[in-house]
Amino acid sequence: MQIKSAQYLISSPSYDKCPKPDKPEFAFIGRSNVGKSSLINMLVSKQSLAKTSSQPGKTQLINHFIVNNAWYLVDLPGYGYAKIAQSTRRRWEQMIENYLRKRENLVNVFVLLDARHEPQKNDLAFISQLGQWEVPFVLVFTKADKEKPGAVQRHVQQFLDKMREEWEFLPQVFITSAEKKTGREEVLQFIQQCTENLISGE
Ligand SMILES: Nc1nc2c(ncn2[C@@H]2O[C@H](COP(=O)(O)OP(=O)(O)O)[C@@H](O)[C@H]2O)c(=O)[nH]1
Ligand SMILES: [Mg+2]
Repeated sequence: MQIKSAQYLISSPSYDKCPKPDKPEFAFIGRSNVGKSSLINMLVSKQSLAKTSSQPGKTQLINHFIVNNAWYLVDLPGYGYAKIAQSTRRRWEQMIENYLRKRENLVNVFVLLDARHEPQKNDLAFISQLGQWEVPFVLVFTKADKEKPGAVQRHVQQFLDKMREEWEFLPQVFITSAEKKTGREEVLQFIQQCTENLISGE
């Protein structure tokens, strides 16, 4: 798919302040620092569209970008940042739950996982929640350039093995590197397929 245009639109404190739900929407979520903003920039080939920062836990807003005037990409605040206050964490949980369950144009959630790590409890717990809420999602392993391919494959398998304990069907998996642009075509192809299915009413 060709990216003809990509712009930052707005940052919202809650789902009901988000742009009118008139276009298909794809959200990116994962632990702070997993590479959400970098992945969005890589997908649309704009270096600084979504802010990337090595300071985790800073953004607490729902950030909307519009691509090709046709669909929204959403950079969600990260989870699993240990140093935030309990009250901030609860506010985050409520905001995210509302957004994920009530945003009517949300087509798919990309759950980002660091390809360098073995399965992490809070990632698995978050995915269980998505399942309970019946939110469609796929897995995106990030920073593949920082790890040997064999180790990346092992971490993917370990994660899917963990999921198999609870899930009958396993989600689609993408392996990416924002640095090397790995997985870009595959993810864009998936987004395109999702929007075409919507049009044909599947
Ligand atoms: N080597 C490498 N570094 C990455 C990649 N993706 C993100 N990073 C780095 O990881 C840090 C966090 O990335 P960011 O996109 O801000 O993560 P976010 O908090 O999930 O939005 C930054 O220093 C990025 O440069 C990648 O694919 N490869
Ligand atoms: Mg970010």
